[in-house]
Amino acid sequence: MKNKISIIGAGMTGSTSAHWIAEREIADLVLIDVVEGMPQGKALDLLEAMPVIGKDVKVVGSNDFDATAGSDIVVITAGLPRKPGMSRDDLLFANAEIVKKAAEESIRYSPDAILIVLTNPLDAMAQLAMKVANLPAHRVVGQAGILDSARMRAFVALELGVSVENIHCYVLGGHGDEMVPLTRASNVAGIPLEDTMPSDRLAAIVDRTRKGGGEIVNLLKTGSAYYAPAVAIAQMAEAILKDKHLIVPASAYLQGEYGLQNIFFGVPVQLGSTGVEKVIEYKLNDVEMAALQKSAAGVDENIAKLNL
Ligand code: TXD
Repeated sequence: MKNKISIIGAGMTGSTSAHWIAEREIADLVLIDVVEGMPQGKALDLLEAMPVIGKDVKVVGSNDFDATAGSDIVVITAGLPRKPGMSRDDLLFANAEIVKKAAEESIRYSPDAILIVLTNPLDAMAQLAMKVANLPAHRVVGQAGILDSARMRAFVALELGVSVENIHCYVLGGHGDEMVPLTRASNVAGIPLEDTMPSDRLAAIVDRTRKGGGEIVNLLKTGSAYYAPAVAIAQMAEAILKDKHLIVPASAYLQGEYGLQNIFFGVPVQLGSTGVEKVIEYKLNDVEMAALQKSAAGVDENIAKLNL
């Protein structure tokens, strides 16, 4: 039987996620949005693209959650994106209302689904979704780390003139400007990243990675990044549906790992058919640990504001 993925919020990230997922032919798709006609129109357009790429994927759009019934995965992208000058945290209360409804309704129609959350501020929204849907921690995961790490990989590839395939970078922490690019664990074809370029160049890449989302928001003027966030969603969905046991950085609920409790936070996780199979713990040095704690403090503030 075909798998089913529903995407709540058929805006830029939602519809682009559908596009990347359809290309992988891993599931039939449902797009949900509050705007009348929009998810239906985008779904039909994407359905009509399938013959050209030779993929048998059904795509349906709706304004009602009943269309999502029986989904294996629900992706939550519904919410407002940032405008220039806004931080992700500025979206907290408006998006909390939207994510709350999306998570509750999604689980009502798909009680066995795994939730992948994208809406910002990401870590707090993932935690809210877990709480309101009353799910065990392994069934909720937030997307941020694949994107942040991909940004760093892209910048290193540009700097060194090496294939992106050779570049492995790991960005941990909350999805905010205090995220922690782990240069010590990153490498280029096995060579430690720190040995591949002068330290000032590496520092510039770390800084650009941290501000990568804002760089795009400032260029676009309306809306935020969508190609890279959406392809990260597709990678996570594929890892879950194919039970790949794939290790990726993502936001997961921590219960003591990295010295953190009761917080969704960006760490390496292993994704398989049950969702988050495992949180992987790096041996961090004191400087890295301190940077993670600083990042966690920002996430904690949002969690406290929402009484989670
Ligand atoms: O890496 C990450 N985690 C992120 C997160 C990367 C990129 C974008 N990130 C965040 O995702 C961004 O800050 C926003 O909070 C969300 C969605 O971003 P997107 O760029 O897709 O925003 P759009 O294009 O405005 O789409 C949001 C859609 C829009 O069509 C609304 O009509 C819809 O959400 N919306 C709803 N759909 C269903 N149900 C409800 N209640 C609803 N409210 C709004």
